[in-house]
Amino acid sequence: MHSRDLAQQHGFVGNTFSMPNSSDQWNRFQLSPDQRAFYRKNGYVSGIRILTDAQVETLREELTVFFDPTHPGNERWHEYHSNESGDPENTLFHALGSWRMSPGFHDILWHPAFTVPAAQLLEGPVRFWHDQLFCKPAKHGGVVAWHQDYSYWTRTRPMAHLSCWIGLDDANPSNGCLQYIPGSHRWDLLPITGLAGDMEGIRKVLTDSQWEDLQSPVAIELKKGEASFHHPLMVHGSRENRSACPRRALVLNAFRDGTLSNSNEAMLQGIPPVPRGSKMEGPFFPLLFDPTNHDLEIKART
Ligand SMILES: O=C(O)CCC(=O)C(=O)O
Repeated sequence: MHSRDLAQQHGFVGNTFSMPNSSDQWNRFQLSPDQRAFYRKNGYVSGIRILTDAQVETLREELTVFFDPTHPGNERWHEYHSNESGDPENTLFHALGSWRMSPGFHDILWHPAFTVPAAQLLEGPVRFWHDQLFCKPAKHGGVVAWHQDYSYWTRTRPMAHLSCWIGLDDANPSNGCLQYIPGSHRWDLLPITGLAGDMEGIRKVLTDSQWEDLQSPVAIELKKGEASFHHPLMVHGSRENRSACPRRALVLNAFRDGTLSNSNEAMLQGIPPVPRGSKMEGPFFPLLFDPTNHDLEIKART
């Protein structure tokens, strides 16, 4: 645990990750044209390798400290819920701000396995929005209710956002893996209907045909260290973990550089506001990657 706020440092502070040193190495992180076409059609692309087993181990070790709510540096969390559902039989650990506290969770923001695909899917330079830990313990892990991320993010505009869900355990239906409704990124923006507890809270804001689509989700099975990227309107959620294995995950949220504040309130708890209409930038919203500095093809082929 770092005594200083790592948000003051942009770029690697540890040695878990490293930058490529040739354009060939950069290019290896690119999504293929088929993967990008899949994202545009379905609203997500999954099975992207982000972490080695050793990097997963480093993050798991750093994560252990975070489960103690009294750990040093805990005042830097933007949000911290040991159990967001309030029901011990359906526990969902959910916290925002880990990048400010430990080197691995900080440095992964600049990791090209994340930033290069993010630049391709955003079709431009990648700026950090915020991180999230979503962890479900073995046997009594709770749900994440169906939702669209942008329902929570209208304080930033225009909508040019992207989420990257990174597994720290193998994830499958039995331990409550992420589930998507393919094509729901073309639905209108839905209101907030709750994140923990009631999986089907969204029912009251859906049309009958959307409700029917919700009955055919796709389970995103991933190996530890693999990721899935999704669109800000993608309807997603995950079910209980009744298995003998935990299901721990880190989510990195980003937007295209140039995104503006749409609120005079603090964007995240504990940091200064960005005045409405001003560009989202500054120490808490670093520019992570500018593809124009690299020979990467980022514009979509239609
Ligand atoms: O980890 C989960 O089950 C849900 C994650 C989520 O809501 C997200 O990636 O936006």
